[in-house]
Amino acid sequence: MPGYYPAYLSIKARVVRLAFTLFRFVFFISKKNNTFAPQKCYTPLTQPHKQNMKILHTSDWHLGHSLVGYDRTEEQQKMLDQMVAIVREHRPDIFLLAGDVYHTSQPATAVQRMFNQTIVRLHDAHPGMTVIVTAGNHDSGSRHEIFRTPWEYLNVRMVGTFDRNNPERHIIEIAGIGYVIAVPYTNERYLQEGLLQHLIDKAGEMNTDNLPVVLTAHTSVSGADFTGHENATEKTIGGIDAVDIKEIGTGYDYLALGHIHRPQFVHTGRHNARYSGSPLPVSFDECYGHTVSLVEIDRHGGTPSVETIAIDNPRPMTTLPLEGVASWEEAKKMLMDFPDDLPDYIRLNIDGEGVIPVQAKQEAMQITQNKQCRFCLLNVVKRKTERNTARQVTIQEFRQMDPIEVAEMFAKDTDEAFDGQMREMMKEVIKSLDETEL
Ligand SMILES: [Mn+2]
Repeated sequence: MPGYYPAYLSIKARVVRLAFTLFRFVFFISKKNNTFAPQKCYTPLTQPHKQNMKILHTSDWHLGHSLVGYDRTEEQQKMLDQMVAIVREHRPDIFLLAGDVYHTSQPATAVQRMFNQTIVRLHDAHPGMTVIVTAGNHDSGSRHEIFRTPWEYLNVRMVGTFDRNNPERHIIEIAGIGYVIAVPYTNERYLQEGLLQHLIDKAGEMNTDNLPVVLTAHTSVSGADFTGHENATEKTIGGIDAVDIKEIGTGYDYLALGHIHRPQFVHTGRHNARYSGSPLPVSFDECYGHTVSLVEIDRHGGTPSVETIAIDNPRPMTTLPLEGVASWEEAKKMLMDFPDDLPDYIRLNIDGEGVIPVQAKQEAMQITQNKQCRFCLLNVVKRKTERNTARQVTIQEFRQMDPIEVAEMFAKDTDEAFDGQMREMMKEVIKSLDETEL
């Protein structure tokens, strides 16, 4: 190549230079392939240390919930900001939201945007994390899955409906970390007996490395403390028939439950099944601490360790008096004395035996007009009557009941007389309805 080398370099110098370049090239290749690196020979004393599975377990966000007409977006946004901060600090492998993302099946677009932005922020806070969101009984299962595919690009799994044709789809494998069997809220008719056990067993077969196996479900478990849930009985809580924990099966290391808003362990004898509870109260009766659960599991068969992290609620729900009931006059005084700068939602528990003026609610509104608090309702507490001891039925039982029987139960519950004449009339009505249907 004429002119490539300066004319003043002798042939010897050129050869030396070429040799040097060649040497550098060989050295580079050898480093890359590590052929000249000393072979390390050692025998590990123990199995290579596997990372613990770390889960942030939460449920029942009820986004879009408003309290007697008061919009709660501000509190909900602050709660979501705390979720992002917790992920940034604790860096869990899995973020698990076990149902009831929204309060209604068709949430407002602004609410959906708030949720979507939060999921992206959670991902950005810790991109290596798998986010699993199942649908609860308040959510629309099918709407929940609309953007299932694009969400997967951000390592987010949206599980809305139970796939009866391919139940194994509910086993989510997180490489090197473990397995999560993600089951959304499902009408019991669709969940065959033993199906959950089948999925746990299937995950067990796949789990050749002894990694933790987690099951998540949105359901009522009998024996759980359902304080704060309306129309709850031992048999049915929030519209879902309670199941025995044994029916769910065995072989999971942690059962992450959603539906009941009070954080609690469910008795299994192993301290491994838990409701994370809702991060914010949804009703005044949920007067307990609201938290998220940070769960760590070291291996399959290990006992999970659980730490709770409190969620700070900028607008607490406060009932006056704090215990029992007050007369209207006493309650009015409590409302007047309530600090002007506290932003709480207020409910007044009034003794139903005393005199309550017709304009009581307007008066309460007037008292709080120049305060930061939000007056919500007068809760007139009546003495226990027959009504409170009315017969409890499950949804299953209700479906199978005779319409006359239902009417009779309703009459009893509302203190109406239900005599022979009434029964005959009901029969007539039911008969005519049956004929109309034909
Ligand atoms: Mn709920």
